[in-house]
Order: sequence, then C-alpha cells, then structure tokens
Amino acid sequence: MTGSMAASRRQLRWVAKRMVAARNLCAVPQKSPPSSSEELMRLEEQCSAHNYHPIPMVFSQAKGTCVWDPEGNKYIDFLSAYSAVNQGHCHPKVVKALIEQAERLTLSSRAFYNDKFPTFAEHLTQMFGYDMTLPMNTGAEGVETALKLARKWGYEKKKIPKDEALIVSCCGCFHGRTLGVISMSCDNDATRGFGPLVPGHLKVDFGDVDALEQIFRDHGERICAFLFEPIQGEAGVIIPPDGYLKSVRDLCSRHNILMIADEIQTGIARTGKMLACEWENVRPDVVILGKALGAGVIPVSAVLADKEIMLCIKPGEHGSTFGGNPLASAVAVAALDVIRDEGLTERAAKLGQELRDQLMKIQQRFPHIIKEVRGRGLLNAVDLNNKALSPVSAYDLCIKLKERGILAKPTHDTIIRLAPPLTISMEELNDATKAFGDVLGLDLPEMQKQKPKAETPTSKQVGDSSRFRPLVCGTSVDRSGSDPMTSPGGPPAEAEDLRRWRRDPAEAEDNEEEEIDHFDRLPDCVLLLVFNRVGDVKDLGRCCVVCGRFHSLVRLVDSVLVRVDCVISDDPSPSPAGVAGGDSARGVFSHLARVVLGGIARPFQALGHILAPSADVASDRRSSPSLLSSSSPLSEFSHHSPAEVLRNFKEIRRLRIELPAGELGVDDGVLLKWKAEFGSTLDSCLILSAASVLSSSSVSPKSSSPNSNTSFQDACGGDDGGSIPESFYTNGNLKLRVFWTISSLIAASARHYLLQPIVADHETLESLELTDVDGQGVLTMGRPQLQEFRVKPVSASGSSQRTLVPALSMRLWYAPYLELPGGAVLKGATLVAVRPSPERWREVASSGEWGGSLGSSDRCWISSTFEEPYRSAAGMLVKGRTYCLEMNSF
Ligand code: PXG
Repeated sequence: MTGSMAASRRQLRWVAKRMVAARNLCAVPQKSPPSSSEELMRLEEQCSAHNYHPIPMVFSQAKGTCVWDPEGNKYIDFLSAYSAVNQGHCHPKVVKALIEQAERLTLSSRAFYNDKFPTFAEHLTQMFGYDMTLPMNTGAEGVETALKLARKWGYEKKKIPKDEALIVSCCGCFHGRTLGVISMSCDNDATRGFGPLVPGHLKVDFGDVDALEQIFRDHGERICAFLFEPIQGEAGVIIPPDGYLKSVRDLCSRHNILMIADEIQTGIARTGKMLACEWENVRPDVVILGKALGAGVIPVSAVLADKEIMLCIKPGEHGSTFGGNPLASAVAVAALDVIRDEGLTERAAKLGQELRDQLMKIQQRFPHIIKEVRGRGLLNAVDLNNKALSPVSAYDLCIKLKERGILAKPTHDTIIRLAPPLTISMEELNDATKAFGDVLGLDLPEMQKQKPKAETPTSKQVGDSSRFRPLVCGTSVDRSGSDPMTSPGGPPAEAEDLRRWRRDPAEAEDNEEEEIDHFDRLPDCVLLLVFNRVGDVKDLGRCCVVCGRFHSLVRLVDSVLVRVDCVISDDPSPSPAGVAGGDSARGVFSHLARVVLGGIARPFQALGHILAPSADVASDRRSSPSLLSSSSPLSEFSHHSPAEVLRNFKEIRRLRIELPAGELGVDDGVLLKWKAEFGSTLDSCLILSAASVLSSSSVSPKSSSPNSNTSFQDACGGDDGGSIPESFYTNGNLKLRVFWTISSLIAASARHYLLQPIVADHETLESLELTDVDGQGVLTMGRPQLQEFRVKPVSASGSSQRTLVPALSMRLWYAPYLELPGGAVLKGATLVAVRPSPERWREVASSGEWGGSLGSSDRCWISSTFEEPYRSAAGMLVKGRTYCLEMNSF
C-alpha cells in the first residue's frame, strides 16, 4: 500500500471514531469509570502506548510504605517508584506544602521571578555544598542539562576545539530516555529504532579504573566529562570496587575533566548517605538530582555545580517552562526537610544493614538459589542463580512476592531489587524478608514442578560460540540476561550459551585449569593485532563477549569487514520511461532501504547485556513487518544495521562492507561490473558489460591469449576499429547498454546514500569499500572523499533513498567480440566511463563530440580499475573508437 493510501485510511478511521464518540456523547449516558484492577489494566492496554510491561498490580492509594489496590488489598512497597518516594508515599508534610502552594501560585515560568524558587535554590545548594543549581523537572532532563553544561564548559574553559567535545559514560549505565541520553546507552532495547544517535560519546566499563585512565590518556584533550552512577541501579545495583570513586575523582582532576555524578536514584539518603559519593568522601564537580527531590509528589530535578562551571550557561541557552516552578520548589523544600528532620539518611543506613543481614540469613538457607545479596543503605539487590531457579524467573518470584503482599521489581533475568521507602519500620522489614523466604522455600518448588524446563540449546543455536573456552572475565560483575519486563520469553539459547563462556566461579573451582587465562599474559597491543586480523565484525562480536578486556580492545580495531546478510528494499520505483530491461532487472530500481546484519546476539553490548535475540526479532517485526520474512534464516537471530554495529568501534581506519549479492538482476551469462568513486557525490564510475561471456572451452581460439598490448582488431577479431554497427541501434542493444548504465549508477548512488551515518560516526575512517559477494559493483571512498562527504551534505534524489547522480559526461566503447586472457570471449562487450559533466574529462578530447582520444590519466584509470581478466578487456576496449554521451542529473 502506498503511503498516501495508508494516510487516507487512517484519516477515515479517525473520522469514524470521532463520529462514534460524538454519538456516544449525545445519545448514551456516560458509563461510570472502570474501577476494578482488571478493567483498569485492560483500559490502559487499549488506550496507552505499550512502552512498559508492568507487574499486574494497580496502585489505587498509598500512605508511607503501604499501597492499596482498587480491591482494597494492602502491600508493602519495596520499589519506591525507583527511589522516588524515599520519604514514603504522600508524606503529610510534603502534601501540605503542595496544597498550600497550589492554592497560592503554581507557575510563573522563568520569564519572571517567583517567591519560592530562590528559597529552594538556597536550600539545595547549602544542603549539598555547591554554589549554584539549575532546576529542571524529570531526571532525564537533569542529565541532558549536565551534558550540555559539560560541553559548554569544555569549549569555554577547557578550550576543546569546536564540536569536538567527548563525554565518557559507563557500560550498563541508565540515565533516562531522551535521545541525547540514550545515545550513551549500551542497551539495545533503549536505542534500537531511534537512530541516528547523538555523537560524541565514549564508553568504558563501570568500575574499571585502568580502562578509564586509558581512555583519558588517549582522548583526554577532547573529553569534557565523565558521567556515571555511583551505584548502577538499573544494571542491578552494581557497586563499584572500593576506591573507585576516589580514583575517578583523581583521574578527572588530573585530566581536567568534569566528574559528573548521576545521583538521581542513589541521592537524597537512599544509600545511607545524602549522596552515594560520600561513601568515599568524594565531591563531584557536577551532581544531578531528581526522583526523591520531589518526594514522589511532583517531578523535580536539579543540577548542582560551582559558579565557574554553572555560569558557562548564559541566559537563553538552556531552560524549561516548568523548571523551578513555585509548586515544585515548595514541594522540594518540604521533601528535603523531611529527609533531614526524620533522620532518614541514618535510618536508611541502619535498616539497610538489617535488611541485608536478614537476606543473608535466607541465603544461608538457600545457598544454591541466592548467589549474592548486595547493596548500600536501602538500595539492595538479591542476585539469584539462574540455573537453580530455572525454569522460574525473577519476574515469576516477584509475582509470588506480590501475592504475599510485597511489591518488588526484577531487573534482568536474575536480580530482584529491594528498595523500600526510607520510612519503613522494622516490623514491615521483617514481614518482607519472611515473605521472601516463603517464596523461595514454599512457592518456588511448586512453580518449578509446574513450569516445563526450557530446552537445552542445540548446536545450531549455539553457533560458533563453542569454539571458545571459558575465560576469566575482566570485570567481576555478572550482569547478564535480559529484563523480563521488556523481553518476555526467557533467555535465548545463544545468549545463554554466551553467558556460559564466562567463568562461573562455582564451576571454575571444580576445574583449576580454567582458572588460568593465557590471554592475560599477552599485552594489549598483541591482542589488538590479533583482533585486527580477525576483522570480520561478527567474529569480533563473539570475541567481545568473552571478557571485559577483549570487549574494550575489540572496540579499538582499525580494520573491519562487515558481511551483510540481508538487504531490504523499499517499494520499488518504476523503471524510467523508455528503458527496457525485462523482469530480470526489476530489482535494479528498488532502493537499498536498509542493510541488515543478522546473527549478532548483541555482542557489542557491555559484557552482561546479551539480550534475547528472539525477543529482538519479534519486536522489530512488530515495528517493521517487511523487515524479515518468516522463512528467513535470520529470524532466529537478532539483527542490526552495519551502522549500529559499527558504532561500537571507535577507531576504524579501513572499512569493507560486503553485500550478499549484487543488486542488478542480470540474465545468466550476462556480464555487468561497475566500480564507482564517490565523495559527497559521484566522482567517477566505470561500467563493463557484455551480452554474454563464452568460456574458453566453448570458443574456437582466434588468437593466442591477448594482453593489453594486443591490437584491438586482433582481440575483437575484426577491423572496424571499434565502430558500432548500425544494427546495434536498432536491435535493442544500445537501449540495453543505457539501461545497464543507469542501473549501475542507481545501485551505486543507493549504496552511497546508505553510508552517510557510518561516515558521520567514524571520523577516523581513511578508506571505505562497499562491495558485494558477486563482485558486481564496488563503491570506494578514499580519505579526501570521506572528508568531503562529512562536510558537504548529500543531495538525495527526490524522495528516494539514494544520492542524486549529477549531470554526467560519458564515454562508451564497444566490441562485438572480445577475447580475454585465458581464452574466454565477451560478446557485445561495452565499456562506459562516467564523470560529472562540469569536471568533464581531465584531458578533454580535442576532436569534437564523437571519437575524441583519451588523456593518459584517464587511460590509466580505465585500464587499472578492474581485476584480470576484465582489466585487459577494458584496456583493449579503450583502444577502439570512443563515443561521447551526456546525461542529465537524476
Ligand atoms: N538517572 C538515573 C540513575 C535513573 O535511575 C534517570 C536518570 C531518569 O529519570 P527520569 O525521571 O527521567 O525517569 C533514572 C530513572 C523507567 C525507569 O521506568 C527509570 C529509572 C529506573 C527504572 C525505570 O523509565 N530511573
């Protein structure tokens, strides 16, 4: 269906809906709003975007740590809206501040002053010890603000060259959902389908000081900031090694890089300190707060920094209508007062320790199920042993916990986060841990009996991964697995297997051999040499998941080969009028809409982020039904565009991309080869074609193998000097040559168009080749062309997905019969050399429109473009008579 038909259908559907709605309003008495949990969930499913997969429990009322559903069932909240309700739900002092302020003044906008924001700003800056604050609303906006502030500071104070600032963030991080923020994410669910992402980001493993030092050493001059969570919440409450925050502080100071702490989840007393950075007595240059700053009552976020940083942002350069509004300001002041007045920081520290003690006792009862209990203050996680749990997931356990009155949320396959409001009582805490013990002791065995075991992976599903021995990981944390909230269906076989490559400490004890990692003895430069030899992007991806060190090194390879599995074209455009070609060439004019790399189980993600490929494909199919046919062998795998996968490499200098086939469907026996050079538009193209190729065995030898010195007459077995016979114009031969020429140029320009994001992302690129396994077409770009491509925007051809082909000046040579080295013969051999018209030929022929002679540089270009035996063919053809043609831009 065309786009306009789909749009008209949508329009009609909308009108029909509006008519039904209007009739309902007039004629039918309004029905009462849905009130049961079931009705409410159904209504939300119908009318709201499906961007979440919540636990089936409806909040209807809440007070302190307790929540009630519409049916009146009571629960203890162990998530606290991801730490937004540290003060407890609907805290009376905060609600009072809200109501009083709501009756006086809610919004001034920052076009004027209001009488609440200054007090809030003073309160906040004094409490956290910074000169100034910049208020926003949501956490993600706070992070965006900090990123902008860091870049501004980088240009103004650090004197980073214009548009070159880099920000380093951590693998496994979570900082929110805006486009700028997801550009730092390693999570494919967060980024897939939202490209192009914002450039200027580098990644480093969380907790790895050496890696951070390396990246600062390599790129420090251009790095303006290091953004991190002091404890990674979404990744599964990952606590960095002791001393990490101090080392980060040290490194940032030494390299003049801003240390930016995202304390949106960890701040405001959650971890038993006002800021989690206080655990190592570290003062970041910039702190981002959110969530509990509004006590779960209203969104409030803020960035804190000292004057010399904050004043880099000038009036008009950043802001928000609601940031610093009087309602939010009044609420935030009350929210901070509650934390201080009720001693919630100390309470979080004390009760957090108590919670972990109790959970560890449960761990002693179920040591095979609970791998680790970890946390700081009341931000805690129980890490479960996937194998012992199987086939039950952490999500299933959370459902059981809910049935026992405890609301908790899993993260990834195996981690349950436990983070109640800081006002929780000892009694409630005891209730929760008892429920947790009962779920493991009573419910889990029942569930395991009822749920069928997942099938073990077949060798096909496992793929090449079995080539690898398990190796010691470079990082100590296992964050593997998908989040069942976003990727239902359990872990895929391949991801499961990849995880097994990594050393399971329990298994390693059984086998001392596996403790030794011989790769550890090799220096980085040697490993990098090996990875450069590996080259193939999928193999590199497999290397990537072996350990943290491989992961960081693979990103630094400079020669990469991408073998594309599948090309997806949009609606084919009609053939240009008057150009014949038949069915075999129908695909020619369809545009290369997307190229897809299958079989990648997200290997370039942070180590622990191997997610479900099956879920991947499912979700991609939903959004783009034409992407893969159900019979496609790729449907078993996750798939990505080369641009997405290549984004994981930071230093590519040489890149070769191989399409699965040439896009021009020519009949059997027909020869069609082209090679094009592009900058931001077509620089040159050489097209060699023949109506048929006769193999040496089927031809009676006319002469001994010719070489480029063989005379044209000898090679083509005639004495007409390469003149085109009259019949060529009348029997469709000329038409066919024009068709092949246009087709080749369209294929080349469609390929070129696809390269834009790749070239933009990879400033280090020096040579690029886009070819196909049939050897039909080759597109090349060298360093100056790549540079031109980056600075000069590409003109698209109409609305199609290809680069505009400029007006062209062409030369054509023809031989009805051409014998190649080795004895094969080209029948109806044609060579077309193309350059943009304004440039014309380097040494313009002197003898008029038809039949001008070639200059030496053009002759050299033409006779060196193809490999043998086609090189000789081109060399011989240009010795014949030259025909000149002009073509308009298309
Ligand atoms: N930074 C951190 C450390 C966070 O945990 C944000 C920034 C973004 O905050 P906002 O207010 O823009 O959501 C977070 C948020 C979700 C979700 O449902 C969000 C978070 C955790 C889990 C789920 O989007 N944290």
